[in-house]
Amino acid sequence: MSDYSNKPGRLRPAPENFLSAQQIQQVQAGRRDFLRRAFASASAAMVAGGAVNAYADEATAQDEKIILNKPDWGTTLGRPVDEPPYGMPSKYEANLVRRISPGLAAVKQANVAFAPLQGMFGIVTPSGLHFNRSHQGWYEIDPSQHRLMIMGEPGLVAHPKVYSVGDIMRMQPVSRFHFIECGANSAMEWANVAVPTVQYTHGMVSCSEYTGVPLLHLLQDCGANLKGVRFILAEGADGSHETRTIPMSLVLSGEVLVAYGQNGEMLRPENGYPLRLVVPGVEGVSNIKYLRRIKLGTEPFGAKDEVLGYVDLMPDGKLRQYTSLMECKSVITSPSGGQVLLDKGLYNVTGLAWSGRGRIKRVDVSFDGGVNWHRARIEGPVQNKALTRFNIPWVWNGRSAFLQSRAVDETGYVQPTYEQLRKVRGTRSVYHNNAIQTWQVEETGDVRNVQLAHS
Ligand SMILES: Nc1nc2c(c(=O)[nH]1)N[C@H]1C(S)=C(S)[C@@H](COP(=O)(O)O)O[C@H]1N2
Ligand SMILES: [Mo]
Repeated sequence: MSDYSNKPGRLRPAPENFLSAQQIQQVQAGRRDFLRRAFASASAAMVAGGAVNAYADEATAQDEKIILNKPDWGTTLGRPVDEPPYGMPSKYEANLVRRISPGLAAVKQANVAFAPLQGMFGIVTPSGLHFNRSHQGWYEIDPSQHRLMIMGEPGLVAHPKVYSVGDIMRMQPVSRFHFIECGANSAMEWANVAVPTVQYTHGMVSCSEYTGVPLLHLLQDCGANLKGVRFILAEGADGSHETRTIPMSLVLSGEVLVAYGQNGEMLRPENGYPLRLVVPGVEGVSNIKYLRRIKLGTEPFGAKDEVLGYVDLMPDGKLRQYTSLMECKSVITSPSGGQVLLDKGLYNVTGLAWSGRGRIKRVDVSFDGGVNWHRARIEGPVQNKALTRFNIPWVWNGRSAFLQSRAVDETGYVQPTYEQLRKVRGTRSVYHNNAIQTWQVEETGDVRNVQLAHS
C-alpha cells in the first residue's frame, strides 16, 4: 500500500492549477511572500470584524500585469461553439480525476476508481468523476439488447414480464438526488493504515440526481402480491452477475428506483447504463448496475455478497450480515490529507455529510481534535439520503491542528468516534466504517491522515 506516487498534489486551498510554474517553485522553495501578505491582511480583517478587503491583497505588480495585459483570448476569435460536441473540463483541471488505489486488487477490472472529493464543490458528483466499483469490469451495453425481467416465487407475481429500456422510459418518471456509498468506503482506516488522501479514505461515495421509475410501479404493473412479498433479489447483467437481497419494506416506501438517468443524461456505462437499481441509503453493492432481473420472494436469498462479502466480523467471532444501511457520516474534504496550507491565515473548511436514514440535521467541526466543536454552516438544499455540503471559516495560526467533522442526522444519530465505534464493533471489521475522520495540519502546513487515541 506504499506507492501513492499518483496522489494529487497541492490542491485547495492551494489550487496549484491556478499558479504559474514559477509561483509554485517559489512556494515550494519556501518563498511564500506573495501569499503571506494576502493571508496576513485576510486574518487582520477577520480580527477587525471583516473589512471589505478581507480576501484579496492590494494589487501587486504581477496582478497589474495580468489585468492590463491583452492576451490572445481577449483579442482574437475563439473556437467554434460546437467543438467539441460533448463538452469537457478545462485542460487546467486535468488533475481532478478518478484514481485507483495501488495494491487494492490484483486486476484493474475488479478494482475501485475513487472519486476526487478534495476538489469538488456542492453536492453533485460530475458523472465522469463518480466512483466506479466493478467486480468484473464495466461494460458498454447496447440498450436495444438489454431487458429487465420481473418474476417471483410461485404465487407472488400474476403477470411476470420482460421490459425493454423503452418500456420503462414510457412510464411516469421521478428525479431524486441520492448518494451511493460502497460498504467498503474507509475500509483501510479500520486498521489505521492512514492512506494519504480523502480520495482514498472516502472516495467511494458519490451523489447524483437519478431519474427513473419506482420499482413499486413495475411490481404493480406485473400484478405482484405486494403483501406476500418480503424480499426481492436484484441481479446485474455483467460478468459478476452481482446479486443482492433487498427488503420489500424499502420497495414499498417508493424510494427504490429503476433508474436510467444520472445528472440529466443517461447513466454512464461505468455506472450501469442503461438501467441500474438505486436503493437510497443502502450500501453501494445493493445498487445493482446493468439491472436485468428482479425476483420476488419470502426469504433472504443468501447471495455471495451478503453472506460472505460485505459482512462484519464482530468481537464475539460471529458475522454481522444484512447490515446494508449506511449510517450517518461526514468528512472534511478540504483541507485534507495531501494538501498543504501555504501559510497562516484564513481558510474555508469544507466537507460532506450524509446518512442512510434520511436528512442531515447538523454538522459540527473541531480544530483541536474534538475538544471544542463549532457548528458548521450547511449549504442547502438538504435532501433525503443525499450528500450535504458544509462550510466553516477558520484562521490557521501556524500551529499543529486536528480537524474533524461530526454529523448528526434527523433521527438524532450522532456520527461516532473511532473509540466509540470499536467499542461496539471490535477491530476486525472491514466494512461499514462511519467514524469521525481526523486530519492533522502540521506546523509545516502539510495535512496528514491521523487517528487520535481518544477520538
Ligand atoms: N452489476 C453490478 N452491479 C454493481 C456492482 C457490480 O460490480 N456489478 N458493484 C456494486 C458495488 S460493490 C458498488 S459499491 C456500486 C458502485 O456503483 P458505481 O460503480 O456506479 O459507483 O455498484 C454495485 N452494483
Ligand atoms: Mo461496494
